[in-house]
Amino acid sequence: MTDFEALKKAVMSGKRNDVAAIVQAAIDAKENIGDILDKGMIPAMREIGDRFSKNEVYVPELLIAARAMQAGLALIEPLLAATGRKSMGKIAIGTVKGDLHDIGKNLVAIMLKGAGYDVIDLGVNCDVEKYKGALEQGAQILACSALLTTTMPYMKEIVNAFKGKAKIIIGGAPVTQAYADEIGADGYSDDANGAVKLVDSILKKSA
Ligand code: B1M
Repeated sequence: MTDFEALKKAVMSGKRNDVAAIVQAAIDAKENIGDILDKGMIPAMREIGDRFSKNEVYVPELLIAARAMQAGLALIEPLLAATGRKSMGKIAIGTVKGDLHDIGKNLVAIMLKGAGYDVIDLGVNCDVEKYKGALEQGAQILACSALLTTTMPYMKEIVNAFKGKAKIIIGGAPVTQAYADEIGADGYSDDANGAVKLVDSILKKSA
């Protein structure tokens, strides 16, 4: 039985070896992958974010927590990755220009891969040119993540550049359905599972 509270604490205190050990033990014990994320790792990042807002922790603590989170995600990703399955479609995902937050984007990418999609991960700080390259590689959907209110507006530039050439979907903590409607994006999701469902429904409609 996995101690999710211990996992949460290990992520929050940036103990990446402990995170890796707990996640590996959970995997070995055939724990549900969604539970590892939803009961341990994601709440940890939420809580440290709240503490950051209250000036109880600072950027270095956020950074080491993020690294610890990535250590756990690296173990989960291969399990979710589709092996030998027929691709369901090609999706490009990136964090938009000016924004370096990639944990949520990575989670969405992992879930999409797990659902059988080919994912082109464009990384962080993605401008229109990077998305253009993905389009040339056959991406049917361009997914954009933003965590800062200051970088969110760049999503509109991506919509303007690619409307009619690919479907554009958006997400990230400050993003809302209303914002997606306002900038003319083709879809919005507030979490990684929702992003998979959104992609499923968009590609089903255009099939
Ligand atoms: Co920063 N940061 N950060 N940060 N950081 C936030 C976002 C902030 C809300 C913290 C706060 O003040 N409470 C705040 C933004 C305020 C605002 O814009 N209004 C903030 C700030 C201010 C900053 C800096 C400016 C701080 C500074 O330097 N003074 C700086 C900016 C750097 C830059 O990007 N240019 C900065 C830096 C950093 C770190 C580098 C230290 C680190 C990032 C490390 C990394 O990502 N590799 C960091 C972190 C860790 C956070 C918080 C604490 C956690 C973000 C996170 O990983 N959440 C965050 C506070 C918070 O969100 N509570 C904060 C966990 C992740 C699983 O959730 O990313 O929301 P999220 O993803 C979810 C959904 O949103 C959705 O699915 C995911 C899974 O369910 N989703 C999508 C995400 N993308 C999607 C795309 C889709 C669909 C769904 O496509 C269709």
